[in-house]
Amino acid sequence: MAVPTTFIDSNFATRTEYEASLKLSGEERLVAEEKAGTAREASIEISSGPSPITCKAMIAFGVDDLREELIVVAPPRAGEVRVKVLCNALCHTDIYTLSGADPEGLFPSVLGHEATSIVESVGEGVTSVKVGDTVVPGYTPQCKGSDCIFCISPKTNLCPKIRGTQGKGLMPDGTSRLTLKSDGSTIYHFMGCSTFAEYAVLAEISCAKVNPELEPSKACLFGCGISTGLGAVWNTAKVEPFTSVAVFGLGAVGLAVVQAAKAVGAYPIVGVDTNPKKFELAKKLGCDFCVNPMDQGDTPMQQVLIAQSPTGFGYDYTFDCTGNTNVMRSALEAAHRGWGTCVLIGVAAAGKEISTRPFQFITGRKCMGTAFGGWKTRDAIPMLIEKTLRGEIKVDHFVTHNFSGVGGTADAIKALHSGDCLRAVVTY
Ligand code: NAD
Ligand code: DAO
Ligand code: ZN
Repeated sequence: MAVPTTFIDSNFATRTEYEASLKLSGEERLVAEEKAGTAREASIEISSGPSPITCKAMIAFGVDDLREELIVVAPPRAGEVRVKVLCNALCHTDIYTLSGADPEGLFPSVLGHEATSIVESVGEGVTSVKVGDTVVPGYTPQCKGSDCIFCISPKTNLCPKIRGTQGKGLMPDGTSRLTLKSDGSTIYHFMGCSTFAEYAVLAEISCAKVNPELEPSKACLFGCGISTGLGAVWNTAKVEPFTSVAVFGLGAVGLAVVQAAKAVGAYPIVGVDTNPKKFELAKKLGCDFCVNPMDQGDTPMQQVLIAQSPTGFGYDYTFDCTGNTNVMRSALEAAHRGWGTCVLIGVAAAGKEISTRPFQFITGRKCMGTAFGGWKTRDAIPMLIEKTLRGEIKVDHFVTHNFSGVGGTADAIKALHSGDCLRAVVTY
């Protein structure tokens, strides 16, 4: 059987067979792979490894300049994995980088980091995933090395193995796998993911292999916002039953915080948001009541919350899920006198600083931050997806908008700005 020059896959002999398989459930896909076996044997003699793939991508050429173009995605090198991206959910960090506010943001680049994908080919030495596996890319890698003091420590998920190159928009060997089809110019990677494209190249240590049974449009949520909110409560703060919780910002991250706090039996849980349209769902998911800072006149939110708290001394745990540094101050100062913990989740705009009086710490408040909810990517994402499949984590309500085709990313961005959107998922 003839094999197309741009597509050689070890499970399927033709692109058509492979693409048809992407629409199947995990079990159906295995049967299809089995059927394709004969053709595979026939193709092996003439394949010489993966070829470059030309595909559609949204390129961020500069500030707020996002355009659909064809790119060439080079084959994966040693320790790398090339994936076909099935869908991508928009996250504010992509928009923040596109807006130019991210001092580390690089142009031209392929943004996107909340995705579900299928392994298309693997580079030399890759053992933890194989062609056909479903993978959620992680922006925080987990090298699992016995010499990695971060990976062996239960205290953190911040593996620094590829931090240097990832921050420069490059793969671990210091080069890019992405070029613009029209002129061959180099395009930067983003957060080690770059999933605003039909294909992406990831470091093996950034690949969380997950159960393919969860719909791709739900699985992708675990690549960033939802995992972060859950982990902020369960890993970072370690909220206990019957403790009081205040959540500032009821977007996808804040609502995941509310769900996680409810699940551990926190009480009461107060939600704070300037957009009252967020309150109905927040109450359904676990908020006992909600407060709009716009309705409080000149009284600072921390004062309002402290006055309404069960003890009159503030909340045991507070979470900032807005990225606004004034809100971060309110969250810290609304934490309980003597023992309250404030967790900062929101990413502040470039150059912003937080301020408070040191007295707040002297009188027993603590302030922490969390990246990806403290989860170790390759261990945790598969586990969270299993919990979702068992019905222990509900995520359906997060997908408020759906679009199709890579070009649908532009509509997803508009939706994200509408105020009604939790997550807009673009299926490629
Ligand atoms: P979002 O924009 O959907 O939600 C933010 C919410 O905050 C909105 O409902 C908005 O109305 C509300 N808000 C804005 N200003 C407010 C104010 N002054 N007081 C009260 N509420 C206010 O965003 P999201 O996707 O939920 O993400 C939340 C934040 O978390 C972002 O800053 C994002 O970059 C960050 N984030 C951090 C991590 C991490 O690992 N630390 C991971 C993912 C997202
Ligand atoms: O390892 O030093 C490092 C950098 C870790 C980056 C963590 C980023 C956390 C915030 C991400 C925002 C949402 C995608
Ligand atoms: Zn590591």
